[in-house]
Amino acid sequence: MIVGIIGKPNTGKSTFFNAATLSHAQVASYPFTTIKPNVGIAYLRVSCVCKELDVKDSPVNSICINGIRLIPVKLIDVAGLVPDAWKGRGLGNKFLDDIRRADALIHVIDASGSTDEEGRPCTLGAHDPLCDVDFVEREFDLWLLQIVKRDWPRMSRTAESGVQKISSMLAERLSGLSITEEQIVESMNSIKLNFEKPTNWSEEDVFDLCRVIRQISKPMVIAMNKSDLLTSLKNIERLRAKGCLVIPCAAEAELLLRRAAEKELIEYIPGDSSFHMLHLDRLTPEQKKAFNLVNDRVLKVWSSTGVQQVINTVYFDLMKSIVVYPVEDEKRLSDKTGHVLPDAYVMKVGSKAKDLAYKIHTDLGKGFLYAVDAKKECA
Ligand SMILES: Nc1nc2c(ncn2[C@@H]2O[C@H](COP(=O)(O)OP(=O)(O)O)[C@@H](O)[C@H]2O)c(=O)[nH]1
Ligand SMILES: [Mg+2]
Repeated sequence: MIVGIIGKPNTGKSTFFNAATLSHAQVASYPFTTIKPNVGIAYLRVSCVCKELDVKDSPVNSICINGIRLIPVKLIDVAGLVPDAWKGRGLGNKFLDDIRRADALIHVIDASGSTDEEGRPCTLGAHDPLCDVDFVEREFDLWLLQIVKRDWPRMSRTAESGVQKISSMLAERLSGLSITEEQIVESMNSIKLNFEKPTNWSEEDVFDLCRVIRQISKPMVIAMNKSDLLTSLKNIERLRAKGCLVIPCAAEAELLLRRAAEKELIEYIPGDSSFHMLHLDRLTPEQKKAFNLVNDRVLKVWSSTGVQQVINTVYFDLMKSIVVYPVEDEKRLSDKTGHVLPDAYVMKVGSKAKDLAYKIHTDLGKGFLYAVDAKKECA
């Protein structure tokens, strides 16, 4: 599973990416082998099962701090999107190339309205960030439409002649985008398109289909960034009133807190609603001022910087993930070498024990016989 950060330029995507992927406690065994410059490791924050089972754990593939388990997940910082990117404008093609692999998206919006529709700085509050939501979705839909429409008359006729189903042909065409036939069928059903008669589909039907395929295959959460700026407040409320899944976010504040925690100037676990200053004597007046600003403008108003909440929302609410803790020794809850609750894996809800075995190692998946629920065994 991989999550892409998208939006127009200058909304704070890279700041969000840098904040989310900065961790002072790196995991011992790095689970991802090839990492490109714009791909990084963020962490999911969950309440660790060690508390529930009342054991002292020794994690290997993740981190446990005071009963909070931080589990690595992949994040991509995608190139900024400008109007007409679908025609190849700006870094349009680079954008689309990055987004292909994403299973879900974080749309970072400049909630303060201090960047225009192209992402150029403008007077604070001069741009309406609500327009940005529609713009990014539209670019995406037009891009999909362009791919689907290529050769459409021939494709729809071939499907109608019974050679190959239209859903299967579309799946082939969109396979490079991590879009499955199952998702295409679900999309066609949801707008009640006649599978048998694709030549009868109107241009609008095809466009609607692209829109639903995008919604189903790349679910999106909106991070209303720069929530520390005063103009953001009313824009966040306006967008919420429209029923969008919106999380107020202050990426720059999160970056400041994580860097300070890394230098041990403060105690802070990503997602906390407060931080604790250490070594007050080592802090410069500017640093103290910056911490106070984060407290007053972000934590007291929104109760967190929102960065961690965005990551958790994408995995648990959009992608319906679950966390599993595989062990080899179900009595000691450990691996072969005695690490208690060594690993935490993020899986799609409904995954089987065999899927987990494959995720750990192909050989383990191939030789898989059975698994037990250690939690029940222990009870
Ligand atoms: N006030 C404020 N500014 C931010 C925040 N996040 C990013 N910025 C600023 O927005 C500008 C663009 O940030 P950047 O991460 O490069 O944007 P990108 O082009 O979307 O990757 C920079 O000047 C950042 O310092 C935030 O949470 N609050
Ligand atoms: Mg950037």
